[in-house]
Amino acid sequence: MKRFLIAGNWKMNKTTAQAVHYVHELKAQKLTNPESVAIIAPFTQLEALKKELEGTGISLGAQNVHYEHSGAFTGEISVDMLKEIGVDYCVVGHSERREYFNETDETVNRKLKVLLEEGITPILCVGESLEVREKKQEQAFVCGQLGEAFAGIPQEYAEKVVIAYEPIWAIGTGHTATPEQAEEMCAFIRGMMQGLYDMSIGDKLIIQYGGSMKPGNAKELLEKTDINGGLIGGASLKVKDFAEIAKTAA
Ligand code: 3PY
Repeated sequence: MKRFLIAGNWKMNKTTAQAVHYVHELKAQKLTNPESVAIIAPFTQLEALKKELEGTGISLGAQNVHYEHSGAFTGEISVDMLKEIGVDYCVVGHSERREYFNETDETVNRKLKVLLEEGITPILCVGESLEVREKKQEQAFVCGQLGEAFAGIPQEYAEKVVIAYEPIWAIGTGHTATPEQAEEMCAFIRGMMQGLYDMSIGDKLIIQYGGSMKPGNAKELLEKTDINGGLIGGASLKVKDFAEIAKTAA
């Protein structure tokens, strides 16, 4: 059976009080598949959300981590701090972090390693810009991102990583990749990972589509063979929309 992960990336939204209220409302939606659902929240909300999500089956994730365990890195959060709270997932390499916060392929690789060593599942974001797609170089570009991200990571760790294909031209723009475009890239990523490792990794990987997934397009996207869920931005901020997408994947 196909596995799904529907993760709501709240980005820099909601206060802790609003986040807790959201979870109250989400519980009332009676999700059919809470084990396939995760909330990816800002750092300040994680502790309160951990308590609030207890016993629901819904997982919790952070949006970033530093690759060092401790030190003089003002404003940063370490993997040990996330582990203490008990987060299940951590997003790495989101295009907004690559663009505005100098996240490079090298730091992505180091972040993956530290998370995997400490047992937190990374959600690795990859995806091309409009410029790259217009030159029809999206596969070569994503291939480069994956090669760098997984450098030095053995298969038993690599197969745990959730990969989110998020074309930059579909993030916060209202444009969504067509189900065919999304499927083509998710299938390409699965094949590429089988090339980097061995064929058996194909069935183990969760590959999400991200980029303006919403109730109106979720079904068509999630029906595709190689799409195992979504990393959902704007639509995850509204309980009803997020619950509807989660139920579509059930
Ligand atoms: C979006 O859908 O806008 C996202 O960036 C999800 O991570």
